[in-house]
Amino acid sequence: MTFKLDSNSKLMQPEFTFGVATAAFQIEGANTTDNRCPSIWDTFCAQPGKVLGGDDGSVACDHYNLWLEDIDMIESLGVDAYRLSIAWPRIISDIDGTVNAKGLAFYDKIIDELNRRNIKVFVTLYHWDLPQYLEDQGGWLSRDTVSAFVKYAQVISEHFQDRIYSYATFNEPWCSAYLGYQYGVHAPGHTSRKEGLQAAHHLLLAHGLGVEEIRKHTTAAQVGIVLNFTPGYSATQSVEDIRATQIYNDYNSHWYIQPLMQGSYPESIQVLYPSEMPSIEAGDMQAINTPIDFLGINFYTRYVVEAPGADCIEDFQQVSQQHTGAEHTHIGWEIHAPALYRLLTELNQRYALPPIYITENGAACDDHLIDGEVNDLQRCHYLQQHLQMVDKAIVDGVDIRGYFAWSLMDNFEWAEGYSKRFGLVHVDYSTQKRTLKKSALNFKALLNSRSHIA
Ligand code: IFM
Repeated sequence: MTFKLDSNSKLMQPEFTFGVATAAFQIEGANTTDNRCPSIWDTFCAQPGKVLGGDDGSVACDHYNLWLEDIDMIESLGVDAYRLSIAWPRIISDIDGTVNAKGLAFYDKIIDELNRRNIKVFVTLYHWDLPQYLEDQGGWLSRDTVSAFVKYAQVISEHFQDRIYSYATFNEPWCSAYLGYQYGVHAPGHTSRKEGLQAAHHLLLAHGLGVEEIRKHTTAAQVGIVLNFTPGYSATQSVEDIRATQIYNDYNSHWYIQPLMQGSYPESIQVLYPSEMPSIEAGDMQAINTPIDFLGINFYTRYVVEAPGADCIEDFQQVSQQHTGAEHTHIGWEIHAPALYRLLTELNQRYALPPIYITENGAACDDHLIDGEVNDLQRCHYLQQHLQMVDKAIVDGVDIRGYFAWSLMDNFEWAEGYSKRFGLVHVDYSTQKRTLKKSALNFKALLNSRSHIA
């Protein structure tokens, strides 16, 4: 199969941006090279039982050394943009605030090379790799980390200015806050709902203050944030399931987007957990509500919610594959593309959204390299279906400016280690050989079929 989009589709127009995405910790490796200091993920990986197979980020895709070949590969796909993240531990390598010139130099090479090739640079400042020295002082539970982030944002934006086309302050604060501080499955591995909500508040505050800081040092660059959404669907039409689904969506989606767009947190959660509300200081909500130039949306799957029988959201259960009968990917996530369309149109109705970029979308599949080829049909179908939903949402009035496939290549999938492959490009971790999968070839063919591409 090949990807098919009508030539009149908005996605095929010159102003629509196609790209591929990665993140520093997941691909770079070289985690002690050129003065990089340890991050919370280095610490987490070193704790037995936290990451599948005891995997870590010490080598990953060796992108720190193979960056130029990787840019060749990115260019060969015909994309308009590349979304990467900068590793904070490479830039501010010491608690005393030392700026590491070698860290800046690494990203200078990459960003200059991408600009030279007319590939737009989308940067995320924080994709989960907090310097360990900050976690030792309280991490995202401490307001000092907010100030440290603003300082880091200042260093990056002063240095790169408009060489970066798009600055996202954070990638998926939901994951950093809830997976890291409430559910304990990501670094730093804490397990308290109160901490999860406090970490979320500090991440959002750091975002708002970070946006103001970046704007001081840039003129043309777009500044925004990337949120992840796994929209809740009610398992049945029972009053209990519907109410549980509303709470699930308020807790997981609106807790992040509502303060950004409207400067307030959802009331249902404040009523449900009064003793676990974060401490909020005067001016915080206004700062979080600072206007942004774009909102990045990451979408993979939906979540089917069954009421637990009591108002207790951590007891919510996901309806399993057997119950829904739907196809799931290798990581166990249901494939349900219409949920992307519904998410985009519902958010557009509820909020005055800035322009949207789909900053991540993709599938982890059970890929096999056979005779030099990876015939990843499930990923091809997944991408095709989701691209069509983006197209449909644009037709129905959502201002979507771009789409990034997650991910450029197979990489370190956090607590799943290297066992789950999200790449359009296959990585043989024993040789670091890259092989374009069928999905990459299809993506490339789609991009090259655009009429404005010579
Ligand atoms: O690999 C991650 C990425 O780092 C953040 N978004 C979800 C992806 C797949 O789990």
